[in-house]
Amino acid sequence: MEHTRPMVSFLHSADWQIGKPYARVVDPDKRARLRQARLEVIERLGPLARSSEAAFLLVAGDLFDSPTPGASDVTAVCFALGRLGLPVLVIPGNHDHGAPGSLWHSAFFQAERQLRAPNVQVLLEPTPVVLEQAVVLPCPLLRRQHSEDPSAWLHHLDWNHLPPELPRIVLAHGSTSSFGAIDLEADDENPLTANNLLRLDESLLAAIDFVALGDWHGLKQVSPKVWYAGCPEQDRFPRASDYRSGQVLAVAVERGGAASVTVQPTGQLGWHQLRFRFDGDGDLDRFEQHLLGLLGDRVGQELLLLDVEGQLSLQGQRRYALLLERLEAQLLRLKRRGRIETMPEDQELAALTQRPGDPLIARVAAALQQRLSGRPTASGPGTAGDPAGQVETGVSGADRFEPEVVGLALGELHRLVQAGGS
Ligand SMILES: [Mn+2]
Repeated sequence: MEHTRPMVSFLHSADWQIGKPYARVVDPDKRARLRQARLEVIERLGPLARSSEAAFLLVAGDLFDSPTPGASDVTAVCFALGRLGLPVLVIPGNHDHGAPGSLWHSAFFQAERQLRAPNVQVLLEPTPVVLEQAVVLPCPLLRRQHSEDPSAWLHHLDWNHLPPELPRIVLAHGSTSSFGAIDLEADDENPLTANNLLRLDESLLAAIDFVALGDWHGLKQVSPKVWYAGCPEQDRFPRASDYRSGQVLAVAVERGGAASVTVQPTGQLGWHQLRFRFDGDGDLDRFEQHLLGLLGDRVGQELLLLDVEGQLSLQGQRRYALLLERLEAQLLRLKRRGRIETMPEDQELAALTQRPGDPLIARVAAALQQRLSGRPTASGPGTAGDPAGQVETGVSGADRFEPEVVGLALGELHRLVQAGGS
């Protein structure tokens, strides 16, 4: 017997983490910009919902960064959601779990939701929600960590009591047995936590049409009908080359049919990673070209994890330092790893050490260079009256001199001598 089953389209998103502090970003204006970008992306979901004819929007947990977000964040979210003009169904995740005392139960949230976002429904109970076009099966997190499977109730559900023609959509937050989202998710702001492990076995998957997951901040298709949407605005440096964040999913499903998923980009911020090796000053031009290709001329929208190694001359280090200063100003965040060794060129050293008229500078420069090249200085003859030797004892031993500091000192000396015109 032929059935015409209704098809429903909807948007799937998750992990907005509104209020995320970005504590590692030092500049308060840049921190505020990063937080604001996460609010602004909500506005861009409206046109997407209309163009994909979405009947509703699902937010699969961690809409807020904490179970007790600030009042202005709550109001801003309700305002933005209210303007979307379609029903929004939300479950709490581990960050914004639905325990008593969390925002979801607060009079403030309830008043703001009622006034500004009556289209928003927060699903705090694991029970089917029958909409006109679909059945949503929510697996809300009511504590930060669930030791039992938040989707366990689905294993006891009597499917015969659900409308037979409506697609069934599970809305959940956590790891699946085939994909440990939280393990991959840990970073300096989000240490490892125990899994909220969802057991989505074949018999369960056979009874449902789509699983809209949150918790993994990248895009991830676990199986044809099990997806992580990822964040609509990327919030961390990618750890793998195939990491994709900054999108929502436009999904179309019917009962018993295959889900059709379209990835819709929504992010504005660029999170980049660049590894670069300097084999000498000649690589600085190449480095600038790389940066231009990566960042373009955009200001205040990009973040960069820069991982460097290799060596530069004194002059090269100065040019590199200026580049870093400009990058810091251009970027929302410059996170640096690695170190570039100072390798003075022969004529740079000569200009510093061969100075009959400047014996002090010459001797300090010679001592610094000896340290930089790793040669011992304390035991050599004629060091007793060495001014650099006195500097050394004033600190606490030659081995305490970091090569980086020695390189900086030599670079500074070079800069002073050059500025003096000699
Ligand atoms: Mn989470």
